[in-house]
Amino acid sequence: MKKWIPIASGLVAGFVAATISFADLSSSPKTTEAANSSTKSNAEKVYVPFGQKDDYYLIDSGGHSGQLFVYGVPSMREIRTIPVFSPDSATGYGFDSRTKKMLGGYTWGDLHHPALSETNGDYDGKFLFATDVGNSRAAAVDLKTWTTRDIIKVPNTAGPHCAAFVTENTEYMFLPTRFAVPLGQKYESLDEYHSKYRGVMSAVTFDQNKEKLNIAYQVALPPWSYDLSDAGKKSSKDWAVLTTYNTEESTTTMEINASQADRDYIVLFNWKELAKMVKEGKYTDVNGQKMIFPEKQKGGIYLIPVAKSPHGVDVTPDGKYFIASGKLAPAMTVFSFEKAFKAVENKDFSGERNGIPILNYKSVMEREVNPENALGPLHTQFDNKGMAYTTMFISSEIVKWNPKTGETLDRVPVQYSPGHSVAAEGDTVAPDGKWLVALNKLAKDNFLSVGPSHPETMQLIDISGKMNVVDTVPVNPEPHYAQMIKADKIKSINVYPKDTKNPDAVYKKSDARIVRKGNEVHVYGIAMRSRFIFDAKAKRPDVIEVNQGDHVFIHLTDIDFDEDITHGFAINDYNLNMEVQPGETNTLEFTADKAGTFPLYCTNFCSALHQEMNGYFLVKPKK
Ligand code: RUQ
Ligand code: CUA
Repeated sequence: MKKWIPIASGLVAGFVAATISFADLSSSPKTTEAANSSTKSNAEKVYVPFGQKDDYYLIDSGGHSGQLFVYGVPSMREIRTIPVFSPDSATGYGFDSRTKKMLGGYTWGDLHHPALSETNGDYDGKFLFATDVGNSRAAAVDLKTWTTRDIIKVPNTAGPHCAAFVTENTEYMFLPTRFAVPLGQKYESLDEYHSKYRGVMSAVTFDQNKEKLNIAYQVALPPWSYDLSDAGKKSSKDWAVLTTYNTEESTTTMEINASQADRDYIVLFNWKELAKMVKEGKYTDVNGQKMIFPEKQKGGIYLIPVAKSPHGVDVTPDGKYFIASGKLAPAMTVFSFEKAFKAVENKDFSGERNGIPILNYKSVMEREVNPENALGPLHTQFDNKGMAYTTMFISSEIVKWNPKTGETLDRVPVQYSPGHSVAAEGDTVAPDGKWLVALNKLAKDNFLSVGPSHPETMQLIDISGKMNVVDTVPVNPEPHYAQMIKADKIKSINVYPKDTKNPDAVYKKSDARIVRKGNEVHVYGIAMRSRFIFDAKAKRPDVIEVNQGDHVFIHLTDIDFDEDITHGFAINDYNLNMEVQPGETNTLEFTADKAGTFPLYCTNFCSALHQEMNGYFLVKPKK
């Protein structure tokens, strides 16, 4: 294949102004593993016959769509969108009372790195977490129902890009931020940047029974940008690492000013020690949050110099090393946790910044790896043999290499400009090997043109032998990162179980009723194939009549306890819409401010008589 990759100067401005041909690169890789001897064609590898299911779920970040996209691997069929940070017309997400309250009035989000819950460093298939860089929120998704169960707004912070990652038993997820702001985001002149601004990291816990996120404590890190992160594993399980950039503390034209210093830092911290500090009261209350200030409360946090403006940092599955990728310095740096622990113990410091000790680079660094002509390393994933796969944004390829020797083993071009890649069971202590998916930022000429802007792409790569791209699919914005988990680890439910304790639920047709309390109207209704019953005793059970100005609650239960028989509920011209999945009860709350006659109907095609599933919402005008 001869594909010329133009390097868009705006992407890494002025840094590399050249073009690279993969025809030139094809002679350079040294492959130690035998080429894949399989005779299966690529099409056969991704073909999952009708009636059979995929081996893996791929849960992909929807970036500034605010949502998550669910795919099957190896077929790369898109199965579902899970609304998280943005309202969703298709499911009524953000319209019904529970999800509307959860969204808190925000109508968009920027979902970056999804993280699956873990038990003993292995994906347990229970929950998935994600953060919103746009409006500083974090969310938890239940994988039994594939719905977002909780969202918290994270105070004192702006843009938790450097997240989410969870510790080995999901004790915490940490949310460091991309943007530094004054604590509480109050106004401060940018001339006071060094003293008044901070990059705050939040330690968030999740109560799995109550399905509630909670901020345990925060750390007021220096006013730098925190980019990516990973939790330690096994012997390093109490620790975590973050990358930083703009340690220059520039406040304008970052493209140039944040790339001045030769080195930025990895932040290495011991979360058990930080939790202990909080327990001992070593924190300051900041807007109701327990805030650790590292310059006052010493210990638990260290800096490690790293090649300038690093992007990703990834912990090896054995928990022994962490690998930083320098997006501007074309090298991956392998650091040893063991050496770092020794340097901490021996106070082997080369100085400090903002009161945080800097570990001696030479004492902690294991090796610098610089594959020939590989440019723009961003993120690293691993296979079942501990081999590393690093995405090269600028040279548009995936490079396979051995973290223990630094040797380049294989490389494959991707189309184009990969950000992250995701390996099967990739963040666990035991990745699967077999599949890697490149999450590419640009499609360019891959598909039929849809105008000047194109979708992003995902490419499925067989990594069981010599790397082989077997499929390319378009994907909606923006595949920042994804998680790939064995399908049989997730136990989805087929119908919601009856919740007899829910006062809003109605399971018997004869119990459907409309109750008025002053100007509050509560409808306890039923949706079933193929009608609504709002008031069992009324002349027209499928009609709701209220007075203009009434505050209306429509509680609706889907009593079809039958997989996939979901009903919708929409009121024409009231801009209202929700869904009830099989067995589910949901509530729509609104004020009937518009007088008139408004048809209501089911939005989900639920039976042959779905078109008959409608009624009227009558609003009597005020006298
Ligand atoms: S970052 S392309 Cu938003 Cu994950 Cu590296
Ligand atoms: Cu219920 Cu259509």
